[in-house]
Amino acid sequence: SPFAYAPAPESRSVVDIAPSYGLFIDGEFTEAADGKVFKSLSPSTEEVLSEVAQAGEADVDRAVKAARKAFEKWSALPGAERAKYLFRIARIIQERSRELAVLETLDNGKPIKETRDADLPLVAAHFFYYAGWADKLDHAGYGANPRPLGVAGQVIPWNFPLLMLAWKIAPALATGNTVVLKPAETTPLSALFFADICRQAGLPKGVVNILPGYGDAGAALTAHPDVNKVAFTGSTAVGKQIARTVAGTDKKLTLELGGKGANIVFDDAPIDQAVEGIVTGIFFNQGQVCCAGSRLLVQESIQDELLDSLKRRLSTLRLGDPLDKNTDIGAINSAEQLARITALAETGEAEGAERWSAPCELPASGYWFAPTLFTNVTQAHTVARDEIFGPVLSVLTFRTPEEAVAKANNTQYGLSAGIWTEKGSRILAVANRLRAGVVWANTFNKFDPTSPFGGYKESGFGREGGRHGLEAYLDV
Ligand code: TXE
Repeated sequence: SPFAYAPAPESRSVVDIAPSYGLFIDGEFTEAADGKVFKSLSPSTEEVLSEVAQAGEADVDRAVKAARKAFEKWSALPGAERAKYLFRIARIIQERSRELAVLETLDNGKPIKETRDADLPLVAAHFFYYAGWADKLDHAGYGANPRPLGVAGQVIPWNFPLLMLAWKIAPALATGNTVVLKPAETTPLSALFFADICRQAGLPKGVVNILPGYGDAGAALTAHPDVNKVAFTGSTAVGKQIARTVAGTDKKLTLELGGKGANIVFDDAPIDQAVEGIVTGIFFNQGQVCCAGSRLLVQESIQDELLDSLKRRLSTLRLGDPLDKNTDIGAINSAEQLARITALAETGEAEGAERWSAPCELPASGYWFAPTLFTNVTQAHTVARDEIFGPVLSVLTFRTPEEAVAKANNTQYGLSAGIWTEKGSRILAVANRLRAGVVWANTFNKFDPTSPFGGYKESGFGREGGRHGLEAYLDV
């Protein structure tokens, strides 16, 4: 097209990544007790971004002690004082959002369009929102005398590194708890930049501690006897393991685990709008989203028309350099995740589902997977049951609303669902029967810090976001 142009990629130079980083304990960056380090890669190029200290059991203990000590003073501050720090953090995040968006895109592989327009604004919004709660918890504002729990041990995944950190840290600090947080091993960098923001904001030492590392550090943190509250987002398998660890202790626990969300499209839905919602539902962040709409349930009479439009739309998605502002589909976060997605897609084919992939060229280095659809899918197929956590959509059909509800609920998970119809009465009737923590109507993957988020069944328990998100960090 004569109007086509190629704007310069978002500049890497806005972020200054140091060749090495320490753990953040008691307000200082420090080496791991055993001197171990690991590398953080850029999944779109496989380039090493930085070398990061790797926390072990001794570091977990040191960080928990620092958080315990800080708790005495932090929890005794008036809410209005804690709010000041949280507002300050929120404003610094806004000021540094371009830098953080580029950093997150480099470390995670997701398109800059998403980190710039979704992740970072939501991160700041969460800190602003919970800053606003801090002084409402004092005296009669909240009801009966809410008390913080103590030290929160938080373990987060790699799909929204900074946003998951915000979901965990903002309500914990607002309510007067202190934190030890372990970011995922493939995406430690934005959490370390956040540690720097805590220093910039003058947050008292030990209130936030950041421990980059692997699952063993996460296990040590969740098992530590002086941790009062455990919050985990990640795989269902690890979530169950943590639940076993915590069982028989006095720790409080919230788990936010996997999903297999149904996106239900009725025959009266505006097709173009539904297609955009389906694309957002499963291809946002390359489908590495716990609440992704990974199962499309389409009413049989419009299946052909909808799938034709969907394939046309998928053929226009631009896959490639995540720093390019035009990129729609970035890299898969790690070689391990790519292998998982590839294996599940192969199982789909082997079991007889029909595979279609968008025609696009995959870059020679880095971890990539083309947007993919499976049709002729039955409820017994693995691709209809297992969380793929990649850009893979399984298409099933239904004839009646009853059948749609039954199929949507036929999963071990219960995190999200979407409904597309012009009929308001149908939205309410269907939504009320879906066993999912979040139900979107005529939209998908919309988030807001005022809304509680969380799952039913094996998607976990407890809520994050909104007033309900405070309850996970309070004794009343
Ligand atoms: O998850 P893990 P992985 C799902 C998704 C994905 C699969 C595997 O289906 O394909 O999980 O991803 C830490 N004790 N989700 O292997 O291992 C780990 O270091 C304490 C859905 O990356 O659960 C990391 O910080 N912590 C999900 C975090 O747990 C442990 C997001 C998540 O890693 C630990 C991610 C242990 N024993 C994956 N072992 C969602 N709900 O959004 C590992 N960790």
